[in-house]
Amino acid sequence: MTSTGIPGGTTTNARLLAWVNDMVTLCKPDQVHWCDGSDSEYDAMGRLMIEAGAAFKLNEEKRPNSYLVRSDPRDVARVEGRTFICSVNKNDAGPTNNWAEPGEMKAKLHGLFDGCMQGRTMYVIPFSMGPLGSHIAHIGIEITDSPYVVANMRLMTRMGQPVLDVLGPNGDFVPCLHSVGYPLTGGKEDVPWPCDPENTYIVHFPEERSIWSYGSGYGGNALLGKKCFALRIASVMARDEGWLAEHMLILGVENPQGEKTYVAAAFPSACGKTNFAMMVPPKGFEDWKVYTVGDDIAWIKPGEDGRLYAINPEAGFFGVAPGTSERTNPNALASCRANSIFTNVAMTDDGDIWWEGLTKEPPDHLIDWKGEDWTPDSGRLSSHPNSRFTAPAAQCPTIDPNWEDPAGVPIEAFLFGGRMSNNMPLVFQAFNWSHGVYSAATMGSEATAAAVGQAAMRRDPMAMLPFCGYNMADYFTHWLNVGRKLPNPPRIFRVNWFRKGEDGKFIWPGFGENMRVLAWIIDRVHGRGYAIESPIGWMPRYDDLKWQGLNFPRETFHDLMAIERGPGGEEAHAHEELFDRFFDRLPKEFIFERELLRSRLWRSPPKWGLAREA
Ligand code: O2Y
Ligand code: MN
Repeated sequence: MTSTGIPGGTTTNARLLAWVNDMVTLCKPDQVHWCDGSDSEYDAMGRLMIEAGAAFKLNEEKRPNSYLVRSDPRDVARVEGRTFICSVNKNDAGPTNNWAEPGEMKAKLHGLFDGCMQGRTMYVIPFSMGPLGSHIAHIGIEITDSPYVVANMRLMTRMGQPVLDVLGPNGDFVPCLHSVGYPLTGGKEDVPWPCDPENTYIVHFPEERSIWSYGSGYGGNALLGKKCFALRIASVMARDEGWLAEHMLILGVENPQGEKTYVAAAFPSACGKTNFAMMVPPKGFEDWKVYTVGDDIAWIKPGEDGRLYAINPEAGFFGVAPGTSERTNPNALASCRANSIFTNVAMTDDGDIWWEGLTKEPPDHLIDWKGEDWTPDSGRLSSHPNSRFTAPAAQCPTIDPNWEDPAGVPIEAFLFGGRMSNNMPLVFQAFNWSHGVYSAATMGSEATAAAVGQAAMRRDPMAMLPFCGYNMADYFTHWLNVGRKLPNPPRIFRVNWFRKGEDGKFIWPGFGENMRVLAWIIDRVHGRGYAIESPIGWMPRYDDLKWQGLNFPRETFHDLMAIERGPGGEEAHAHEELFDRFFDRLPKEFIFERELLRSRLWRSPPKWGLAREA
């Protein structure tokens, strides 16, 4: 067996060397390569993927230094059904996570990983989640046999020798073991995208803070710094150490007076987080600026001044491609103009990329995400709905000047948004921290339940349902405790861009127009925005929002903000369904909050509306 890259000897971290040694013995690779994070290493990964038939170098003039990669069609997204939290006690994983007894799962994984890297190279990736050396950042080491993972980790994290330098001889790290699960034994030929969908396991051991991922090479299943470490394992670390690891974007808003305010916002997957994080202020807001700190994950720790400070633990974006356009998100497009990896999108005849929604008119001919000829009348999508671009965050035109500040940025407000077509107003402010935590915990999105032909509600507390590494009831308690310890905690808001009118169309235009809501939120946190009390929280009246540049009728705004007592009460009642699953672990505050909500609704008019207040 040979060893390349940074010689393992540049780290004297005994725990790291011992772990890598053990994993070499288990996985039996032909070679070991310690990743240095260099350009030449990134190029080598590109060449390997091209040789394997998985990747294509894109047109150097149109998309410099970029690749298109096609995965196996069976390996295209995170697999929640195969994702496990193996805590010692089942109750510590809670009712919303898959659980298996850790000893049994370890035995199963040892069986799968035994010899799984034969015929392959084992890559050792030292990576930092967060700016190197930041007191909010943490280090992980991913072992993988996938060049695609190495190349993506280079874009998504800070990776290589500087991480080993920060780690030092005694530093702590999260071990992240990954294999595509396709050993080249007995003369077996390699395939462009090796994987083992029948035996995929994404497993977290919260007590020992380790991750084992087998059988998938895609996205969140394989880039273990992202959902596995930065959310599932980090949420456990955060609970134990008094901070927050959240599925949140972070942005800064500068008003015309030059005052900068940072907010963090949680939306369920595929609800436009990247668009919101890179928002272009609308007509009438030319003097306002929005700066992006992160588009997916926030690590938030209390500072000595009693405020909360956040970093984006990632260094890149792994954004959904379809629907991203000059109209919806020009900053995302600019971010992936070069030095990017595109996975499962279509290729144009001149060697560039295309996906549904990128341009109004599709090209006459494409090679689709499966490598087949495609024309507009093929009757199928050219790109997979979960196709992605991986782009360096530093290339985002709106990237915040402080995005790599090791101290983090101070958070003044938390926003929580679901996707609700009925009865959830555009925005409201929680009465206080505990009411805000309750509102965030009961958020959800409507998913069409094909079986019954009705809109069904999928609760997604804090947008963390697939990402919390422990019992969500304890997670709610942790949120309550964090706020309790702060002298002046950030204000909490619920937003909903997706309310529909009787005609079935969205009432609110969304995208850049969301700036109007953000501007009100910022005014509120600085104590200068007006609001009136509604049964569910503090709400802006029509005249409390800035309307310059948009002709939005007052009556339509009232429709957008109305709360009907009947459905509101049913919604409050339905919270019980979520709560019942947690039995006695549910914080008692939530029972009181629900009863307060029900009694406020009970005493409100059948259709509570702002028109009455005008
Ligand atoms: O399907 C995947 O593996 C990616 S999922 C993802 C990627 C970037 C940001 N967020 C998500 C998510 O599911 O929330
Ligand atoms: Mn996400």
